[in-house]
Amino acid sequence: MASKERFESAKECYAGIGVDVQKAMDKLKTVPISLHCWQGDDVRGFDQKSDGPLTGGIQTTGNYPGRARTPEELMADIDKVLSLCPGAKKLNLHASYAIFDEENGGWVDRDKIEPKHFKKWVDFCKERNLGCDFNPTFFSHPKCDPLTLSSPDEETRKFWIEHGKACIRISQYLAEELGQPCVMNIWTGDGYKDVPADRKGPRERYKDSIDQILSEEYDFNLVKPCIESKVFGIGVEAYTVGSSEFSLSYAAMNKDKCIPLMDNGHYHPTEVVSDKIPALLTFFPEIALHVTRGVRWDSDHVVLFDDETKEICKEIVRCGGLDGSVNIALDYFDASINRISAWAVGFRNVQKALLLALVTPNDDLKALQDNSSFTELMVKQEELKTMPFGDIWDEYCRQCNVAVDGEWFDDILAYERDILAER
Ligand code: RNT
Ligand code: ZN
Repeated sequence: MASKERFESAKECYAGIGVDVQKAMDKLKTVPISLHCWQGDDVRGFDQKSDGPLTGGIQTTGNYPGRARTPEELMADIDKVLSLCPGAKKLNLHASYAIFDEENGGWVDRDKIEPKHFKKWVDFCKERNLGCDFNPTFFSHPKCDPLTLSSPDEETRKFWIEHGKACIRISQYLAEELGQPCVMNIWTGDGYKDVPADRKGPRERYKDSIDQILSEEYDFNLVKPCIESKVFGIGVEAYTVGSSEFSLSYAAMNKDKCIPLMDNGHYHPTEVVSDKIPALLTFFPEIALHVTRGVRWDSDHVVLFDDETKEICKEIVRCGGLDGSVNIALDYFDASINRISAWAVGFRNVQKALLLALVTPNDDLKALQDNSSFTELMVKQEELKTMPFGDIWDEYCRQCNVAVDGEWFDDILAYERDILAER
């Protein structure tokens, strides 16, 4: 059967359970997902002279050929990914991706970065009609002692506070230039490998540091500072300063200044972010997410079309998160496979899971729950799993002018042969 006919038949199936698939696709086309620049170069960035180690408790593994080494290479790779992914996108930058050149005065340290160091990224986004999110980079730098915003060394802490303030100014610039809000995420890998002697001191200093960063002037409608929590990282197994309770409490006590961010790799393995989304939205008008895949730990594997990704997307949709209350960003980095493919697979899977959630008869299911019709609810939920969703997804890709499943991998191979292999 031709693809168009398959779609028409699938559309009828969904109409039979009260779902308007065109409405679902049109909705999804309007919701930007933030594409993380750091999948392209294994989170290295451009601001450190030597190829220093990735620190802060995060890790990329693998040395697949073709890593982007320059802004030009990274931009070309991002373009390739954008061409393979349906739906609306935003770019997500880290401060370490500042572009220094003769025109803007050359290299400066992180406490001195300015909007001009991101001008090329602004041009890149403008040409592609993208908004841009931003992240201060509190890792992979000689001034991590190993702590940053929670350091007991006042000079170190000051350096990182200045970095955070500079990032607020850059975020305001990005939002103003691009006419879309900029989500600015504060995450530090601050913590200790072994049993600490003082758990409260670092948290008090971290709190004070964030207070100081957020005292920098910004328009909260344009700049959305986030506080990302974490459970532990490699090398910081015993204690994380920015734990869940710390970060969530900070956001709750400062709702007029920032929002909480949950990364689904940052919890104990049996905890699920899908369940935390409605919990937080009961109290916060807006939250942010890092969608990733942890395997046994915060390993940042490529996002799959797996149960928890589907469940996260269901909760986003059911809670009205696509109307602006949930800021969705990706956060994974795999250096063991073709990086462009990794990037695109994860992005496409989040789109796929959101579309699946949008073609679910959520109101009917909710009514069954509210009527205590749990037997029927189970039957309906199970039967939904074998609906002809693949035909809707293919049509969505066609409407977005990107390749359907089964037709984009050759493009990856060609890019690898012609571009990546030459690096
Ligand atoms: C690390 C956090 C953080 C980083 C990025 C690069 O565990 O998830 O969000 O992955 O800032
Ligand atoms: Zn994250």
